[in-house]
Amino acid sequence: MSDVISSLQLLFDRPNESLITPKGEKKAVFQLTEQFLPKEYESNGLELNNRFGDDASEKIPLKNLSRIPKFTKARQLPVDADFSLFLPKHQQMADEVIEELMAVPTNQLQDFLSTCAFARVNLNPQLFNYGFSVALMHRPDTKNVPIPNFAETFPSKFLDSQVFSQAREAAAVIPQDIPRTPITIPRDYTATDLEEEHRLAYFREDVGINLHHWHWHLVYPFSATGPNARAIVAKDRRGELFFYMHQQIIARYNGERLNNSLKRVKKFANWREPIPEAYFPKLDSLTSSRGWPPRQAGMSWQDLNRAADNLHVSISDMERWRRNVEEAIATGQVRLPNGQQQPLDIDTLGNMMESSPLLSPNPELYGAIHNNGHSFSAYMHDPTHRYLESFGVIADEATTMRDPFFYRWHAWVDDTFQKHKESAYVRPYTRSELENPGVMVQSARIETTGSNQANTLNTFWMQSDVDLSKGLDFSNRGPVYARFTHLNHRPFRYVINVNNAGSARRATVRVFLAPKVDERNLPWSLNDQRKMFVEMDRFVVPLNGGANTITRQSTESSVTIPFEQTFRDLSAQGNDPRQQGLAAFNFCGCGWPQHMLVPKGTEAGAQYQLFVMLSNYELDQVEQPDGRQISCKEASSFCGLRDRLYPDRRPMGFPFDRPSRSVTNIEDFVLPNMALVDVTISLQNVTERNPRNVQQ
Ligand code: CUO
Repeated sequence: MSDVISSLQLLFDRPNESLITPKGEKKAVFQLTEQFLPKEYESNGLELNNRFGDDASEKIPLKNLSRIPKFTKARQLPVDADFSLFLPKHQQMADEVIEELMAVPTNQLQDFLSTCAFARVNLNPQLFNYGFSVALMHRPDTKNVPIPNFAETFPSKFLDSQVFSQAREAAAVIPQDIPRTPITIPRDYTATDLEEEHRLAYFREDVGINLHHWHWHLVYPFSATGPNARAIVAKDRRGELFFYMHQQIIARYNGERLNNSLKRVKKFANWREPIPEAYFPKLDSLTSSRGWPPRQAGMSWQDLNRAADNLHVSISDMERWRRNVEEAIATGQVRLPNGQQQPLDIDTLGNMMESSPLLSPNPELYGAIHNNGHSFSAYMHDPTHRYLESFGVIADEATTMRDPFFYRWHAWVDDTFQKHKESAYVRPYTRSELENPGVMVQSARIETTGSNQANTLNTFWMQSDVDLSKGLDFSNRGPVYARFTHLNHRPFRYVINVNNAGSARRATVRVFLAPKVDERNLPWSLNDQRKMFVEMDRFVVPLNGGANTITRQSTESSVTIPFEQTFRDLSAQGNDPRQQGLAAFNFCGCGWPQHMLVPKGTEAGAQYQLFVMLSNYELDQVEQPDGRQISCKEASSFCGLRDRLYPDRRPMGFPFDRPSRSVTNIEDFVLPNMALVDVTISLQNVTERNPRNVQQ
């Protein structure tokens, strides 16, 4: 069994290389038969495979398939094309792959391995990687197979294209036993300070942030077919989580903009207006051997007529769907295909906006506004395929957050969700929902390691290494590191003193952070500031009667995944006792990167407000269907829990997900079970090496 598991993992290795060649550091060779030969190797594939097999330390037998998947749709994607889930045609291909891989009977792992090998040989590598990952995560017999770090298998989606020729040279010239010097990626490689949007490059182009976004969409597919479709798509509150996770991205991004003297992002509301934001990604696709198309300033959405993608959608279609969604929000009712109506809620709205063909209550009427918005934005340079150009970075979940326009589009999407939250059909919280009788927060503070100033957070720059070798096709083996610079912060902890006038009980601690003033340096109205609050942590604590002191480390945050999970090659952790937990990357890899938990702040010190609330656990508690323990530290705030219900009964974003009609500023919002504390975020403008880098 464990052999099959490690063989499955090898199917991720060197995704653009044929399966004929050895895989993994130990150079294992899959023993191909004629059934498994790719077309271009039909004449000599077996001979080549045998020759590699002669030197192999390990040979992996494959079973001839009695039922050969046809992959009628999936085979239509050329092996050297880029793949986008936002394109319905590509999504249908992925559905087909997932359905085939899920159809192999459970616990027939050798059959599953052979079917996956067949799929890998015959399909586009990016399509295979996605379908294979989703199938691994959702099959009961493979759900703990670690999915390797996507930045290591497809590094070209995350790093400056210049790094790859240098990496190939290093791999060719320097033997494996001599350490290869890490290749440093400059901090500013996509633009200069002449472009003010470039001030946010450290956020948009962060490897961990982009990995999180890719992983979130891997965990929450919006489409699937076949008998397992609902199990894959209809996860607990997934439409609401689509809203909330992206809302938090916009809140975090807006906060970063203020730290960089830019105003909040302008939502893209007039879809016929030119777009001033340009983006030149400087990424190459190792699949297509082409650069990702850039976007000039001043371009506009165009009707899309791309026969090759089977994509025919007009701006008028988008406007019609939008009117229908706006009508649903205004009336609080969704119209169903059978003419009946049902009340609109945030979960339904998320699924109909994204949209999920399986979960949208009426795909015909409400369309697929969000997904198509990505496609419109990605094809402005070639809306009719006249130039045979592929899509821009905004249509790939692993690269979309690099583009400044992503945030303008999602600001519009979020604004639409907020219109629902501000409508007459979502009632404001009552005092009894907000308070926690008998629980009084007496003080809350932040203590930062190495600082004796309370309520100060310190950020700084760090250089970390990522190993490119798993994705560096057709090169000699051995690690080749790219060294890039990212934001980080000094570890800190919250210390909260609470008095409980009642008997022992539990409470949910909710921690949020927002800038104290707006772009004009004026205090916020609560209805604006509520959209700026970023969730920092959420956890349940036991309270004794009387005085309690709660301490919680920044590294324990329910929003984030540990640094190691973002960056380290999980297969390299050997006998690390945490391996068990960390290896469950499939779900646990989803989460905001720990190094981006704290906003950058400013060198002079940016003023923030920390909001802490101990909510009434009676109203928070979720009864899980079974008492199974969580196998790893899961970032449940943004990613939920695998096979379980979302662990908080309140609406996501509570208590800031909706406006208050009675109070206008955050100071007046605070009840005895809450605290509001002024915090300063100071950027220490130094760059330090990550002590975990293999080479210093
Ligand atoms: Cu995550 Cu638009 O959904 O990017």
